[in-house]
Amino acid sequence: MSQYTTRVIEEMMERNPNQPEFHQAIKEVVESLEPVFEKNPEYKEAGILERIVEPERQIMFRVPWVDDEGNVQVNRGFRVQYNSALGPYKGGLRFHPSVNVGIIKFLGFEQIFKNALTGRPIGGGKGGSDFDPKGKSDGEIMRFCQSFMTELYRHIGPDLDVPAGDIGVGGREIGYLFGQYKRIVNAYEAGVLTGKGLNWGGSLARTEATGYGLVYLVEEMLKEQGDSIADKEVVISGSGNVAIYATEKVQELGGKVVALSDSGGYVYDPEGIKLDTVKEIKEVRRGRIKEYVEEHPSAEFTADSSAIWQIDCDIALPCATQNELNEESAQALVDNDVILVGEGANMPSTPKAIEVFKENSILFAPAKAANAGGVATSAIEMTQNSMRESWTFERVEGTLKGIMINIHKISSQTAKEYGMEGDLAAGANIAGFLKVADAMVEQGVI
Ligand code: NDP
Ligand code: 2IT
Repeated sequence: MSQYTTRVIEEMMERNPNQPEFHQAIKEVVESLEPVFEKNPEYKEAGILERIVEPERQIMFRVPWVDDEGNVQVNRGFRVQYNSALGPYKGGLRFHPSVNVGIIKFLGFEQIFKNALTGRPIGGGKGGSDFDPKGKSDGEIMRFCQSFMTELYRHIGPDLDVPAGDIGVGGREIGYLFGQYKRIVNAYEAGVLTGKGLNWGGSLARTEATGYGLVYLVEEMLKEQGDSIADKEVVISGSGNVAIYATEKVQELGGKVVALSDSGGYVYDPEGIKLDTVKEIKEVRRGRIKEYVEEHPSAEFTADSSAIWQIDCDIALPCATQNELNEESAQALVDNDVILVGEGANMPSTPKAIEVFKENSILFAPAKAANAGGVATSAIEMTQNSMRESWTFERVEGTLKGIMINIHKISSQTAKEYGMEGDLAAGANIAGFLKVADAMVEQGVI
């Protein structure tokens, strides 16, 4: 590491104490940018790195609401508007008890480069709350969303900041959030949120986009090796939006998904996961993955979600949460001859796990490239909203596929150009950074 990048990282850590996930995300990106600063001294002169690690704006607010028993509850709301060099801030909202400002900043920082890779005009942001949707009634979810939006509305807009879903925020929550926004601003600004319902401004294929996009990118990497997903055994963590639609696309391409999980544990079905059952449990009943075994005696449940990586497989797709795959899990995958790891979640592999994959030449699709299909399709939803049009499923999916193929291409070309052939993580970081950095240079010191 050069003195320059070391100093920027040290200052960032000192200025943001007790935010380990944020530090991890910044270090991972900055370390891979070293050759960029050697080759392009103008970025250093323009203070790009010092500026890019500091969010443009951070908003924190109180979210009071009344539960079904009549008790007043108070949660904390966040929106970090990280970088607007390429377009309005864009990124999801996460509702999970683990949410704090450091988590939202790590996600917002990653979002800047991911969004740049999509080639669409979107800046980076992220938000959410430490609200726990688990076990809450529909009425409680609605009142919480309304209260959250009653504060957030003043900070967002179709040309300013466009939130969407993430963990704990899906179609239902986006509906309640949009309803409240519309009521307060007294205008139908469809482009203020993405992931909307299909008959009121939502885009076909947005629900499927992150999982499908992940699998398109994985298929592209395998194609380069003269291989494909067909007949591969695949382990996928999580059983939410990303995991479900990654499973659907793997199955469509002839692969066999043998395990899915949630925070309570994993199910292993050697005959292949029956996705209809999972959709019924997760999307309709909002139940737990262990309920799967009640209907499929071929499957077994293990009450330890991190042990999912001990299962013998060809492809591993972590699609649950940050740091869910550690060094030991990475070693277990390698010992079982895994050939590819694709990150559907944001920062699911720890830095040590990534080292293990690198040392063993495992094909590795980093989150910023691999899960960019969701936000790319959100940008396509924004386009449709601006045009007051609704595209067909085939048109959206075709556009998404093209974007994923392009992300693979620019990430691998950039890695090669900077002397790190095959390192898609470095390639994606550098390619995303260059787009944002050039825009920041041209827009002056702001
Ligand atoms: P969902 O809320 O739909 O599903 C999340 C899944 O991950 C659930 O099965 C959940 O289990 C599990 N999970 C969450 N936290 C933990 C934890 N601490 N330990 C174990 N399991 C956990 O979210 P998404 O599918 O939308 O998001 C999954 C990941 O993908 C996240 O990292 C998100 O940032 C990322 N992502 C999402 C995109 C999108 O478009 N939705 C786009 C790009 C990335 P449980 O129900 O038990 O909590
Ligand atoms: O992490 C992500 O890219 C998302 N949660 C999707 C963001 C979006 O604006 O669609």
